[in-house]
Amino acid sequence: MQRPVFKGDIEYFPNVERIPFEGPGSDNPLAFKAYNPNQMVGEQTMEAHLRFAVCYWHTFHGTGADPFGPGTRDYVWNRHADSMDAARARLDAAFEFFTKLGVPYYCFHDRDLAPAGASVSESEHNLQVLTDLAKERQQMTGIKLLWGTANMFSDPRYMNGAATNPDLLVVSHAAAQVKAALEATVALGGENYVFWGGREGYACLNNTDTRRELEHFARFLTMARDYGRSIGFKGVFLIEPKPMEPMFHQYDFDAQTVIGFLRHHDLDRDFKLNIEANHATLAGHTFAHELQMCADAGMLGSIDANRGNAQNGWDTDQFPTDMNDCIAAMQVVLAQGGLGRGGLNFDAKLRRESTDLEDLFIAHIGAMDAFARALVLAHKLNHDSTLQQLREQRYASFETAMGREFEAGRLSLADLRDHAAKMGEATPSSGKQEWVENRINDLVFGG
Ligand code: XUL
Ligand code: CO
Repeated sequence: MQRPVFKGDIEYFPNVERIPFEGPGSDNPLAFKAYNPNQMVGEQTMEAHLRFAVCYWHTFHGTGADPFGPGTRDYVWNRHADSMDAARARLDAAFEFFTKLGVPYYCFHDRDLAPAGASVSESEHNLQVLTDLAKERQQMTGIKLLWGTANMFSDPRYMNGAATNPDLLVVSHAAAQVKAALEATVALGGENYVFWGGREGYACLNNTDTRRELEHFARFLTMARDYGRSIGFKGVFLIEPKPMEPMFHQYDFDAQTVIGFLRHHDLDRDFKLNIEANHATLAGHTFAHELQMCADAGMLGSIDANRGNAQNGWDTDQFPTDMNDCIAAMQVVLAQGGLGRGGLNFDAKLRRESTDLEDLFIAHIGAMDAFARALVLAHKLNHDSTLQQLREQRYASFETAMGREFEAGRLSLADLRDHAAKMGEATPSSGKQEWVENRINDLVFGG
């Protein structure tokens, strides 16, 4: 779908027009080589499969600051003494960017869209003002909100946690933020609502009652779920796991931890997971592993697409361009029948050394092309009969009469013991990993 380009009072990216699709032969850095929104892959268009979103925080707030020095980019929309003026300018820049890039969705934290005020009421008011303006721009352009969330990790009051803070008053401030962010998400037709538990964890066991904090966390999420449903939120609540950074121990360590928590607290009908690639690697997993654990549980909701750096353990939030990672991710997504209401949100930031305005476009174009290529290749791999047969053959014994009885829960441990005694030793059966890996390379790079 071709959406109109949005330009506010000021054009913030005057040297960039709508990004065209020029195809694989192009060497234009400001054109797509692979992402052709209307191209069919299987039953759906690329746009419908990928549901790309731009994140508000890194893209419009990120200036390249790191713990050793300030930002390196001085964006025009930030040059306002009044933080509400800056917020209005940033909104125009954001919609110009979304529409020139050609993504259908965006995502925000409450504090990305509007600054905190001096009181709960003033913060709520600021967010309402910006929500109304965002709504106008959504209606003008057709851009939609993939998800909203509340930033409950930047303000110093959250240093000991938000929903898991030992002080009820801090928990109440977190509730005020989630309430307002849910209202904004509903007003903007958001398809999901995310909780990334930035400071929901602890640093020292001897000053922490973890049992109590985890109970509080579940209570808080239940209250948020109930409030969201009461104001008409029909979307999916998402938890975004991360094992560390900023906290030493974070409660939402990884997918399996979160799935167990949600099931234990009876939240698994309303909540799914938002898997971020770099969080997966911080947890010692691959991106695809985390996606697969969610898919197996029927709880893969959405994706924060980015990548880490193989040489360090930080959350570097680089743009996703590693094709092996992207292909493996899309294989899981396609195998589960797509992302439903979720999408691929680029929770990724420019390197501090990338200082040209056009770098914001170039980074997103590369990431969108990477996932477009990955989509096509994953579709090919998932339909390859050799790969399918290799996997199926490994489980052939469960297709026998006895295997079916086992899977149906009709055998006892003693029945299995008798089977082992009767049949004797199992014949070793090769896992054929190298063949599988070679076959993937043949299909991906073999032309
Ligand atoms: C932090 C992170 C967040 C969440 C939203 O690592 O990924 O930006 O995606 O709060
Ligand atoms: Co994220």
